Amino acid sequence: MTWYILGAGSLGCLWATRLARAGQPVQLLLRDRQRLNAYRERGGITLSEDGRDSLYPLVAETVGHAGAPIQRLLLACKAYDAEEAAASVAARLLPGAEIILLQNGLGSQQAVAAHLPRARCLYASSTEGAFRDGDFRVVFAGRGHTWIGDERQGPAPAWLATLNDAGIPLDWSDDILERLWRKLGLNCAINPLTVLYQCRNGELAGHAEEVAGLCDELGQLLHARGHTDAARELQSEVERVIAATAKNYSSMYQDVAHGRRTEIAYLLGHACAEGRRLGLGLPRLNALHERLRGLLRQRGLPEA
Ligand code: NAD
Ligand code: KPL
Repeated sequence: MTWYILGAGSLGCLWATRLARAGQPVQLLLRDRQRLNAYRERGGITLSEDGRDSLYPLVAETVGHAGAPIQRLLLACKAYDAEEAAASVAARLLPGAEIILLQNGLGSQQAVAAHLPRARCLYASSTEGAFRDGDFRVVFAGRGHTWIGDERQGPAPAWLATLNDAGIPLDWSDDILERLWRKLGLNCAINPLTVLYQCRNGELAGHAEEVAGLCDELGQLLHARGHTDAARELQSEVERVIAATAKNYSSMYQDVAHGRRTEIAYLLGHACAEGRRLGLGLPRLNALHERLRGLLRQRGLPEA
């Protein structure tokens, strides 16, 4: 069964190369002919791992190409691109096709699933780290773990073991929404403040009261969503991550520093919208959202 990869960026390439070297058939779906030509000029994807570069000449085609029907797809683009990317491949999906949605935050997964009612959309949450240091070049920057689950329940797919065998450490989650909400809570308590204070994660220890206030409101939100354990544990988890990643710049900090669009709409934006829907006040989160949007506006970056 071929693994189709839509979104040949950091995580998409990290998955594609590991699957290919484990002998799994992999096919990249690129946006258009220009991207396909650029890919062919490079001769494949280069994975840089533990200081060593390896070239993987994977098969690639454009997403609009009338190719074989697709049963298994990894959608590895940013949350704000997910709906459009999924739509571009919808006509090729077999009924019952399985799609792994690798987006951070929440909201994009449900939007994609609503557009593809005949597919099985599985959501993923990953702590692996990768970045691009050139076109079709990816650096494996941080070992981590990935959880996959189905919001609509159903059994774990048999091919999960294949991913572990390919060196993609992964487990099935019976409550993937809880995992995604935990990660969203963490990202909302840390990432926006690192952008506003222009600091590394560790420097947030000097803004402990503000972090605690955000954790309190995020805890209310998690509790109202029924994730009581996550709500109770959030603040200590945030403090643990701030200490453990003290020297790092958050992903949102890095996006803003490089003039890239952020996934704010699927993180803080989603938290605030969900708070409104549930009738919660959440003044600190809403104020933080406004401050962050103001900063993005000043930098000429999208506010959502
Ligand atoms: P990325 O920007 O490196 O890669 C996304 C790729 O998708 C790009 O190559 C882009 O051109 C492509 N793309 C977008 N729309 C497309 C379309 N319509 N057709 C074809 N290709 C399209 O992003 P990433 O860092 O791999 O992140 C993907 C998701 O994973 C994000 O939600 C991110 O937050 C999450 N994530 C990333 C990491 C990481 O370390 N990179 C870790 C955890 C979670
Ligand atoms: O996930 C993160 C990110 O940078 O996006 C951390 C900093 C670990 C938590 O917000």
